[in-house]
Amino acid sequence: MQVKAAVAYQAAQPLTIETVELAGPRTGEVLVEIKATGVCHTDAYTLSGADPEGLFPAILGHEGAGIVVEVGPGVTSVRPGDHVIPLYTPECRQCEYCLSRKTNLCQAIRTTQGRGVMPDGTSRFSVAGEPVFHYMGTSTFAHYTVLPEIAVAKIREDAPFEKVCYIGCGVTTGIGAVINTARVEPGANVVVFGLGGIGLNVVQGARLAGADIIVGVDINPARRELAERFGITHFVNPKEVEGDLVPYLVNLTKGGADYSFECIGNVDVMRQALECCHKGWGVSVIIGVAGAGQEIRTRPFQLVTGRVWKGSAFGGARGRTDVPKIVDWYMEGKINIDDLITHVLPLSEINRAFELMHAGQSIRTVITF
Ligand code: NAD
Ligand code: DAO
Ligand code: ZN
Repeated sequence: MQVKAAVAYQAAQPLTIETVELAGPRTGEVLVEIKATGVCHTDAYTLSGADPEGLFPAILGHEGAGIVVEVGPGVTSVRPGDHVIPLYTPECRQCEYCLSRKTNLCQAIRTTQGRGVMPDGTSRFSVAGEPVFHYMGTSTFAHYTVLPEIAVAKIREDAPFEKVCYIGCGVTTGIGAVINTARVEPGANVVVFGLGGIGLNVVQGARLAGADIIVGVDINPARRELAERFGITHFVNPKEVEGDLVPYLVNLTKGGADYSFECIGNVDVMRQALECCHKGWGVSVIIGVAGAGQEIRTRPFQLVTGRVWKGSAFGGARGRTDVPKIVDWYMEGKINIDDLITHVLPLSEINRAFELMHAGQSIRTVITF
């Protein structure tokens, strides 16, 4: 079928809006009509050329929501008409990783997903007979996309696509890092570095978990007001701190953070996030994705004296199990998504979404089809 899509032909170039060819779902696959998709920093990272796994030409996008239109042979868990959120971290419930219960990093389709193709090694997208790569197994910057059955979470039908698409990445990543990865407890002191589309969800996760002090750190002063609405008790602009930021934060948190979260992708900030943690027990969670080849550093004595460095992908969430629950939380008013969606644009204006992000003017832009 012919579908409208935004194609990334080259790194650091605007996306091209055009009609591409999409082949139907094969065994174990589903065809989904994408109704809405968020534009995340990670799409920009891949488009910039800094992503070592980045392939071109590709159809980017990993934060969508839509409706199943057709299923391939052998599909049993969803059927046409089901509302779904695509999962860049699938959940097969059968691989060694899924069965371990120790990680959400299902490996069932990892190799082919990283190569930009479906599990049978081929792409469903093409332009003029030439294949176009899938991205993160989701490619939500297309009006229709094909996904493995294990990479869709079935959600309730009354949830608005243009809001719950954000649960496909940012919301789940931020809230999940607090609940699943750090396991923040009531009364904890938390420091969140970067108050963008991920960090603000960490803030609302920390508030949900009952954190006491929630410090938000951002170089953009415009982030303060929204972050306060989402639950920060203190805002710190590193540019306005005299002297070293780490002792300043240790003092503010009365001895150090119980938990800190890096939501930027800056390796120097990752070090600050670890070192502002409380001696003996502070846990620092890296969420931000750093540029290819970059490395983190600290003095090993930071770890010897009890600080713990962790990472979190998709908030440690098992998508098919956890995403429908997070949709319920939104529908029950437990979490706020609406105030984070600062812009809604048609697919034809998707390049504007990247401009708004780079200018620090948007938290999330949602593209509707
Ligand atoms: P964003 O651009 O919306 O937010 C980043 C924020 O960091 C901005 O508010 C910016 O002003 C602030 N910032 C930049 N440099 C800073 C500094 N030196 N000190 C303090 N604040 C600074 O980005 P986002 O969408 O929130 O994504 C954040 C990171 O999370 C990205 O690296 C993204 O790739 C990554 N990410 C990770 C996962 C995961 O599963 N681990 C999922 C999605 C996104
Ligand atoms: O190696 O098993 C694996 C999965 C790696 C992908 C993890 C994705 C999380 C970080 C990228 C940000 C996604 C928006
Ligand atoms: Zn698995």
